[in-house]
Order: sequence, then C-alpha cells, then structure tokens
Amino acid sequence: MADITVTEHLLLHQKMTPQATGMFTGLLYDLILSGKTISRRINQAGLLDILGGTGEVNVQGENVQKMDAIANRILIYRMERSGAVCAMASEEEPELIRVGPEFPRGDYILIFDPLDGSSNIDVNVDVGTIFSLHRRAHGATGEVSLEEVLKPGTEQVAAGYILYGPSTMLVLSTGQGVHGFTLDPGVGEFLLSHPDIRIPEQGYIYSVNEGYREQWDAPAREAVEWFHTAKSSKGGAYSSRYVGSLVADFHRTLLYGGIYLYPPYSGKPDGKLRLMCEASPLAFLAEQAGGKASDGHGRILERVPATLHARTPLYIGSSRDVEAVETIYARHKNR
Ligand code: P6P
Repeated sequence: MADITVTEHLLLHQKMTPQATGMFTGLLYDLILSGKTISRRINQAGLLDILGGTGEVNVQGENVQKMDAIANRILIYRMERSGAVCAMASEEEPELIRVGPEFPRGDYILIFDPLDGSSNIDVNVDVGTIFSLHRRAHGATGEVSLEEVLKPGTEQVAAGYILYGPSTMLVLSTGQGVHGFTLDPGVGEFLLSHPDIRIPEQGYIYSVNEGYREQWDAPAREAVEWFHTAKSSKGGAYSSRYVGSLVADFHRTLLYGGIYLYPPYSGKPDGKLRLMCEASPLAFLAEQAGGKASDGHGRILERVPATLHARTPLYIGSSRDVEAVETIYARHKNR
C-alpha cells in the first residue's frame, strides 16, 4: 500500500466543505502532534520519574496518574494554539476550557479523555487518547456557553482515538467510514494501514468486568449471562477478553467484532464511563463501521448530556450482539 498520510487521505478521499478542510486538517495536525508527543513520553515512562500517581484526585474522583496530567497538559497547550478550537472539555478538567483572546480561535469544540486507561501504564498495558469534535453553530460569536457544548453525539462532526500499544495508531471518522493509521516512528507520520474498517455483524468475544456481577441489576446480569451460553459467529461459545483499558477493548471489538459491556452497578448507577469523552466518540466510530452502541434502551448518540462529566452505561460492538442486549432490556421493561 502506498504511503498515504492522514492529510492526503482527508484532502483526496473525504468530501469536506472547503472552509472545513483547511481548519480541520490544521486541527488534526495539532491533535496528531500531541499524540506523537504523548506516545514518546509513554515509551520513556519507565525510565523517567513519570509513572505512578500525582497524589491528586480528579473531578471523576479518580487518582490522577502522572501521565494523565502530562497528556492533559500537552493536549491543552497544543490545541489552544491550533487556531481551530474555541472551547475544550477534558476528562481531567472540572470546567469547560474557553480558548482565550490571546489565541486565534476557530469553530471547533474539542472534547477528550487525554489518557484513558492510565492506571494500566505502570504495568505497560495499552492506553489511549479519545477525542470528540463538535462544531459551533456557524456565525456564533462571543463566549462559548455550556449549553452549546452539552450536545448529543449525533451532532459530532468527527471522533477518534490514538491507541498507544505495540504500535501507535490513530483511528478516525469524519462521518465517511472509519479509517486506521499506524505511526511510522522513523518518519514521524501516521500512514493509512486500515482503510474503511467494518465491524463484523456478529462476533465471538464478549468483554466485561465480571467482578461486579453481584452489583448488577437483573437485566445487566441476564445480558452478560447471555454470552455465557449463546452461539458465537464461529459457531461455538463466546470467548471472554477484558484488558481493562477501554481503547484497547474497543479497538479489538472494532476489528474482530463482539461486544464490550460496562453495565451500571450499585456503586455507579449511571455506569462508570463518561458520555461525552468516551462513549459518544466510540459510539460514533462503532456506527460508522456498521456496528451499534447502546445504553441498553437506545442509541448512545441520542443521549443528551446533562453535565460535562455525565456518565452512561455502555454496550458497544457488533450489531447483532448489541441487539441481543437491547432485547433483554426490553423484555425486563415490559415485565
Ligand atoms: P473497571 C479505565 O479507568 C476505564 O475508564 C476504561 O479505560 C476501562 O475500560 C474501565 O475504566 C475499567 O473499569 O471498573 O473494570 O476497572
């Protein structure tokens, strides 16, 4: 396959409105530069004193890892200078970040989880940056309001993630399919490696933390138990795989099919995963690749966030596997 860069792929293969092309490719350039910088820091993490926790607790109530804080700072610094963004929301920041007048601003609103799965870094397990892009109403002026940001995932104009694994990959959709790019460290470019990713209609892997079984409600328990006995796409039983790093579990689900489940439990009645910076962008990718993403009752993309850090249950992956879960929830609802 010829070396197709992200920029070439966008300009030659993605139908984008002219004014969007320039600003969007500029935004993506800075997002990619942030990803390359984070990737390099992660690869050195064991050698520098940047493993472990900072001792701080974030707005999610989670211990902030040193690499979380580093990745968060890299993204905020780089993206507020991109000239494409008017506001940002980070999983690590309690409040909306409005790009100040000292920087050139654009129409895009960037929402991100700077380093999802970061508790796994100390044991050298894949982690990832997840991003969601919304666009401010054209012609809107003045300070970006929170109401302009709290939009359902159907309004995303792009979404993706950078996976820091055995290789560093960018998986991206601008609404015309899902495309994967692999970083060639030698030249410092992401090159097209997985054009037009399609998620199989049914899979053979289910992915959930079964340790919470006793805290799930009845439909969640029945949904997970469904995969203990159902026949998989391979004709036999489903396999269980759980990395404990959402980007890694989702990437495997996107390529191999199957389902990732994070049901609500007594400790987290709305589920643990964040709607705006985790579930929504991955749901955008899943649907663009022919899969589904549900909260058990309906599309993740139609959930309207009440707050910046709203959480949601998440069932995401192959359409037939997600539909099996929704059927179980519907049956419980009608009881
Ligand atoms: P649990 C990591 O903290 C994360 O947000 C996701 O990356 C991961 O899928 C999930 O939480 C793991 O949560 O409760 O199974 O440890």
